This record gives sequence, C-alpha cells and structure tokens, in this order.
Amino acid sequence: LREATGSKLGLMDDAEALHRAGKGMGRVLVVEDRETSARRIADSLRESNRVTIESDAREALMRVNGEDFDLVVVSLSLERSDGLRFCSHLRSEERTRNTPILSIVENGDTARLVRALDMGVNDYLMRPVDRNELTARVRTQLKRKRYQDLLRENLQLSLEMAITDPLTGLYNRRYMESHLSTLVQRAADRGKPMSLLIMDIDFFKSVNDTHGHDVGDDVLREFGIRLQQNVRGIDLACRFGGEEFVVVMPDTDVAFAHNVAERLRKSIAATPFVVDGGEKSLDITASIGITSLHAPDESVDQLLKRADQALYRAKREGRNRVVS
Ligand code: GH3
Ligand code: MG
Ligand code: MG
Ligand code: MG
Repeated sequence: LREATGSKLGLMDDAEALHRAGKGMGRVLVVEDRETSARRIADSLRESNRVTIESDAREALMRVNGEDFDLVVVSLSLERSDGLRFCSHLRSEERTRNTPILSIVENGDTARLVRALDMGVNDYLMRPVDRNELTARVRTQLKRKRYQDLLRENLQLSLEMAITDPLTGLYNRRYMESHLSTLVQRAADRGKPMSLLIMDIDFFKSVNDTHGHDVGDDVLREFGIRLQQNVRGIDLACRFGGEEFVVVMPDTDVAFAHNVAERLRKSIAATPFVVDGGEKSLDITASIGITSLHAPDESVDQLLKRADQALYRAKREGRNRVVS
C-alpha cells in the first residue's frame, strides 16, 4: 500500500518544499504606464519578488497567457488601454482565474474601485501609492495565494487517492462501479456497443504460498502494468479485488473485445514476470470472461454477473483462455 501512495505523497512533499523555498519570491506582474510610478513599485517589490513590468494591458494579457504569475498589480487608469477590462479578462480565463489582483486606483475614484471589486479584484491601493502599504498588501496576497495553491494540490491528491488502487495505480473498484453506470447509460443513449472483461490470475494462491505475499504483490503490480499497456485510452482498467481486474471498453463490440482480451492474455502468458527485485521469474497466466451490453436497460450488476459467468467457464475449461 505504501508503494504507490508513497510516490504521490512524495510529490506533495516536493510541492511543499518548493513553496517553502520560494517563500517571499513571488512572481509579480506590474501593469502600469506611468514610468516613475512603475519604477517605484518595481523597486519596492524587487527585493523579495521577481517583478515584470508591462505598460499596456493588451501586452500584459499576452504575457499572462504564456507565463505564470503569483500576483498582478494593475493600474485602473491606464492611458491607452483598459485596466478594468484586463482584470475582467484575468477573471474569466481558467489560467488566471485564481491569480490575485491588486489594483491601483485614483484617489477618490470609488466608482471604478467598486466595479473592480465587483469583478473580483482582491485588494486595492489609492494613489499616491505608499511604499509600506504596497509591500504589506503584496505580502498578504502572496501568502494567501501560496496557501490556496497548497490546498488545491492537496485536494487534487485526495481526489486521486480516493479513486486509485494503491498497489497497482489502476482505478479502484468503487470508482469503476460508479463510473460504469454512467458508461452504460451513455452507450444505451447513443445506441453504441459496450463491452467489459473480467480477468482473474490463475492459481494465484500458489504464488503466495510458494513465494510469499510480497512476491504476490509484485506480480499484481506487474499485472497492472501489462494491463495498462494493452488497453486504449478510452478503456477503463481497474483492480476489482484481490487478483481480479476489470476493463470497461466503451464503443466496443464483443468481437473487438475478444481481440483485446486475447492480446492481453498473450501479453501475460508469453513473458515471465520478473519479481522479487529481479531474483525470480514466474510464469503467470490469467483467465478472462467477456460480455457486452445486450439491452439498453441492463444493470451494472447484470453485466458484471454475466462477465463473471464467462470467467468461471474459462476457469473450468482449463484456464489461460478467453470466454465470451
Ligand atoms: P484460480 O485459478 O481458480 O483463480 O485460483 P486462485 O488460486 O487464483 O484463486 P483464489 O481465489 O483461491 O486465490 C486468490 C488469492 O489471491 C487468495 C488471496 O490470498 C490472494 N490475494 C488477494 N489479494 C491479494 C493481495 O493484495 N496480495 C497478495 N499477495 N495476494 C492476494
Ligand atoms: Mg479470484
Ligand atoms: Mg478464484
Ligand atoms: Mg485466481
């Protein structure tokens, strides 16, 4: 269990370390066309940030499309372009939706300030810009951004872990079952075929009994890799339980599914599994049961049950074979 989740948790550690290392070194874009003001702002921020200056909102927009920033400081009274519209663009684009915006407003221009706040500008400074106030507000926004990024990464990680089998990295059974009903519905609505296969490793118990549970786990991991190598991107491969795997194949009729299953079966049987850190080489085979969607109103349970019956026949007829 530690193996697969371990690497993902390792990723989180890296992200955190990166955040710590970069603490204070925010990437700040300043959009300001008054030269003296731009220079003063940049000078105030440069000590602890990487600062970029743009004097035109259109060019600033191009820049944010190609480069990541942690904060945008923007004047709402640009001479030749529209600062407010620039802010609205930032908020509507996926890439910059969460980038904090600190706006610079003419003293007393509450009308524009209110519009800016309405469209999601995070904070503001009144002219003339006070150096201490500027650095304080920038610090606050960068801290919030860092914290939000971390939360987002952790959320992403939790979501991944909730749908992943930790040993093989394949989808887990819960995810497969919840997604399968959606796929059945979609196939039925579109009048498209759909197939599903269940694989079960032959005599797996004897692998554990002979070589130990850890070698058994090695076999399961390698099995997961070969499974992944032999299915298409649209197929959904999951570890269904112990040494059973399921592949859901949208837009696939039973004949095509049979080909996929045969290819899979051969990829398992033809090449021995090197396990135990290269110490052992085991001949592994698997049996496969296939079924397809017969009627649009079939339940997921019916589908799985029929595939399981085919698998049972494959076992009874001698294993290392495909039955549909
Ligand atoms: P058959 O050909 O009929 O499928 O025989 P089999 O030995 O594979 O079938 P059986 O279902 O009796 O054995 C499955 C074994 O899989 C039993 C269980 O100990 C083992 N197993 C289940 N989950 C894991 C796991 O996560 N790791 C390891 N190493 N073994 C597991
Ligand atoms: Mg089994
Ligand atoms: Mg069994
Ligand atoms: Mg088995």
